[in-house]
Amino acid sequence: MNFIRRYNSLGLIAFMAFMFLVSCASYAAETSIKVTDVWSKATPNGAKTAVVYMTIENSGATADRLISVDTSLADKAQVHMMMMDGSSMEMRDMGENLSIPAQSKVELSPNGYHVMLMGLKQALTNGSHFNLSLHFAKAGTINVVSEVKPINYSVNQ
Ligand SMILES: [Cu+2]
Repeated sequence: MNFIRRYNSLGLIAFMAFMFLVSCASYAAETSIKVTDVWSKATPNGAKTAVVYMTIENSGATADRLISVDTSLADKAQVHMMMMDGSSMEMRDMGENLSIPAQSKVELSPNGYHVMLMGLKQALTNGSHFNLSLHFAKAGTINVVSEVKPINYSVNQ
């Protein structure tokens, strides 16, 4: 029965296309990195630097690593860590080495890790938003939106 056979092969193609879509969808869902609470402080006019904070959560079974960050708002973005050097706070460039261990959460927050924007092209104004691309060793690129909070914002408020 030619008709039946043709129907079956169309069905098979549809089934394979469906499975392909399903596997793509589950591949995308496999990204175990979730980025939340992305925020910055507003900057004074003429400021050349700004900081971005966020929470990065890895629900996967293997560690990942934040290797770079970019935004059209600044010439350069680096992952920094605040450290005490004697009695003064210093910032160290983490390079491509901010590890996000399996089943854990890394907070980028004041006095710890942060993303430093350098060569800021425009002031960050309170209430505005801007895009940031985070590049992970395993999860690939994750695009996030940073919310700009008041210049005097404190997390303990
Ligand atoms: Cu910094």
